[in-house]
Amino acid sequence: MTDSTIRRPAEATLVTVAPTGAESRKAVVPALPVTLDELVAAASDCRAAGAAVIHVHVRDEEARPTLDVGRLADTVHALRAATDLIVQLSTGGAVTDSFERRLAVLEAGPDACSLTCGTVNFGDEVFANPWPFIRELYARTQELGVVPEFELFDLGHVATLHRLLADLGAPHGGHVHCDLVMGVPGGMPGDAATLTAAVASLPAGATWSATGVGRASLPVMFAALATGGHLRVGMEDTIFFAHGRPVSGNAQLVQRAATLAGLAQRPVMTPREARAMLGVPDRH
Ligand code: KMH
Ligand code: ZN
Repeated sequence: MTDSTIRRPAEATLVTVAPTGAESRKAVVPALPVTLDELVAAASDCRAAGAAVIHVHVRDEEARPTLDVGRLADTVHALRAATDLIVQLSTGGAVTDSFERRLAVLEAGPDACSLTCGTVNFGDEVFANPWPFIRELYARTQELGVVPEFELFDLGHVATLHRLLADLGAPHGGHVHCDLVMGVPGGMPGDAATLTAAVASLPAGATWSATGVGRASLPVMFAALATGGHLRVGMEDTIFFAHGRPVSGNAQLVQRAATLAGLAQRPVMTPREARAMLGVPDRH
């Protein structure tokens, strides 16, 4: 296939990589990319392995999660200079981040952002996303021309997504794309029955990816491929490749997803195809 050929979404698989997250500590997970150089290297490796979107959390000099806008903007520039990946910044941040700082993420000028559609227990913590914040964040994506990906940690989040679209209309780019985040302790479980129920209630015409956290990674990936969905993988969600075997790097997870997508006869999408599907303008 040449890059000038755009396949229909159902014929190809979008692979998003979430390389870092806000939860794992570098001291415990040495392969986690936390510096800008490590992140750019991981991004390039993951692009080569089949990723089309990168979901980005950044860390400060001490490898702690940060939403510093200057750091985020530098990261967006560096990733664009090194790769043609769609750059999606996290507006979820860490559970300790304020709504104000999470809103300010959009000022860093990404192609896309995550937008979580409800509050969820998050292990021993709470990931807070009350309706007024969701509404304000969504309205800001529309004003600034950032394409949101709707993160759904629970079935109730799907109801809020419907409410959001009914209230404020279509997202920038005109297309609704969701990510089912499954297996978070406190959120929906990562199994095929729950995935099927969630997919059945999505808005008409929406596309979706699925992410299984921890040991839900493989069941969710198989269920998503069997159901016409797309995949998100990465060390934000998965730090063990198999029982007792730590992930060596993000590209290892992208490579496995690309192999499974190929076996399912839905090979990975290029970033250009992903832009066409998601309504993200081409920069190249
Ligand atoms: N770190 C979690 C509390 C997102 O990136 O939008 C939230 C999260 C979701 O990772
Ligand atoms: Zn995230």
